[in-house]
Amino acid sequence: MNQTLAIIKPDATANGKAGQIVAQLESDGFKLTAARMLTMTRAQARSFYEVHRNRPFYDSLVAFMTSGPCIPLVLEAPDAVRRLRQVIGATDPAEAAPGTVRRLHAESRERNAIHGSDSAPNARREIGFFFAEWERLG
Ligand code: 3AN
Repeated sequence: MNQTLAIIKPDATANGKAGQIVAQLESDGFKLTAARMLTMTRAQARSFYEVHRNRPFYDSLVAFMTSGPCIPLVLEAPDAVRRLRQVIGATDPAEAAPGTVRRLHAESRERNAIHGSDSAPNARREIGFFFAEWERLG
């Protein structure tokens, strides 16, 4: 799988970090192949995070993800899914390795600056969630 999905989350767009994060991803070797900026509706956020619907943080996560604009990105690189997970770092910024996007920019486990697909099947689903085929192939 040479494509994956990232989302620059509402905390990062509100804090003026979006440009720095895109620059870091590009300098880490990812090619930006599609991007948009949107504020998710509750229905969209609930659906995107469907796998977490029984977790205690689900409602709070949906509220956060709908709180402002986010920037879904399709990123291309060899071994894109695994490499993006390395570059973004652990869910909790306190546990994220130095230099990772979350260590540099995240505020908390919830407000953690960026999403990255965690497997090739999820990357396929998540790219399809935000981008139509004509946008990805163009
Ligand atoms: P990751 O984004 O590192 O793959 P997931 O998939 O376990 O983490 O969680 C999805 C999102 O849910 C995280 N990016 C974060 O915003 C939020 N989240 C995960 N764990 C917690 C938690 N313990 N408390 C609050 N929010 C959480």
